[in-house]
Amino acid sequence: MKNLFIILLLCAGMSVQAGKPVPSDPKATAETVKLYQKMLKLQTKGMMFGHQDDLPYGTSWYDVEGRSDVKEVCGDYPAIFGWELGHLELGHDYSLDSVKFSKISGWIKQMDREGAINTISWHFTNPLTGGNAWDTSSKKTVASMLPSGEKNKLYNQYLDKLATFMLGLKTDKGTYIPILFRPFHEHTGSWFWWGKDLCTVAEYKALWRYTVTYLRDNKNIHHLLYTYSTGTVASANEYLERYPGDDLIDIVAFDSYDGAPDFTKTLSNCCKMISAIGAEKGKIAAVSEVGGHIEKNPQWWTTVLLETLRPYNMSYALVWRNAYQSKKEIAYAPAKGAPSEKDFVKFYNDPKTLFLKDIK
Ligand code: BMA
Repeated sequence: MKNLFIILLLCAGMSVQAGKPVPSDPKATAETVKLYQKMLKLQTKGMMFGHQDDLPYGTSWYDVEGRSDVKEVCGDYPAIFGWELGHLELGHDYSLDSVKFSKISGWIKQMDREGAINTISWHFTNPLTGGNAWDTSSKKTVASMLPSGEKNKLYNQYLDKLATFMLGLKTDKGTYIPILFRPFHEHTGSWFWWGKDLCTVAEYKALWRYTVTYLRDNKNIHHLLYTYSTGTVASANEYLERYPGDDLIDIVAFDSYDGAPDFTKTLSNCCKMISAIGAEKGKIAAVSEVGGHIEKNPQWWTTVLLETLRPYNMSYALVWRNAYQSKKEIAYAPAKGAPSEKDFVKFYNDPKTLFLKDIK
């Protein structure tokens, strides 16, 4: 009976070892396998809270040892820490969000020691035009990066820099720190050069396969859990149209920001679809980016985010950054003295939400 169950799981595209689901990388390190299984288990118990660039800055402070807007409001750190590697490919010392890469490595190591989980996004330079991630002036970028494309060599150089960074993420014991890696995100929209209208389905999938194969097989990197992260979608077909394959992906996720009046409906639909896809594939499901009008609607944390996500088994929901000195962008996480502070404490105290102390 057990064997039959395992065969069924394998047929569903799920990798299994000793009766337990394992990451897509057959050579995933022991710590990576452990994290994968821990996250799958945890997502049935609660939803982790994540924050992008939680430690480097808040809207009015920059690089203050131990400081975190989230901790100042609720007394605990997020369970998931989001980091951004844009400009690493150019050999710069600082990310496009003005965070020093050496500090990012340090924070990843520190928070891993504390028991937190780290996820990395990469808004990287358009290899064909030299413009930024939002440069959608050419529909040939993705094709140019693939083998036989004119920018394949340059892309390999970008990946070499990424690999050096990833291979530098080690614990004091010398083991690699598992990372949720989330490239080519929000590709169901067309605001990044890897977006829907900028490359074909086949090119997008080929880019994923090329990238994972390069990192995994050429660079011997086996501590990454790969996250497929769309924008808001209307159907499972739309979600899966550019899905590169069960042998490449570990986490099925989506990004969605509060904007349209029917946001809760949209968010709920996406969670329903994507948690079902995750369950069917035996993969982790997550809300890889979310954010709302917490200034205008200070009860957003509980009335919108929590109540909409409560029925679903999503592993985590990560809110975007509290950009330093930014007037145009809204701060996506709470901060001491901000209108949504009290509601965030309620959100924190709800048994559904998991913060650092809950996952240690
Ligand atoms: C976007 C914005 C940008 C930032 C980018 C990468 O959503 O926050 O300001 O540079 O993410 O982190």
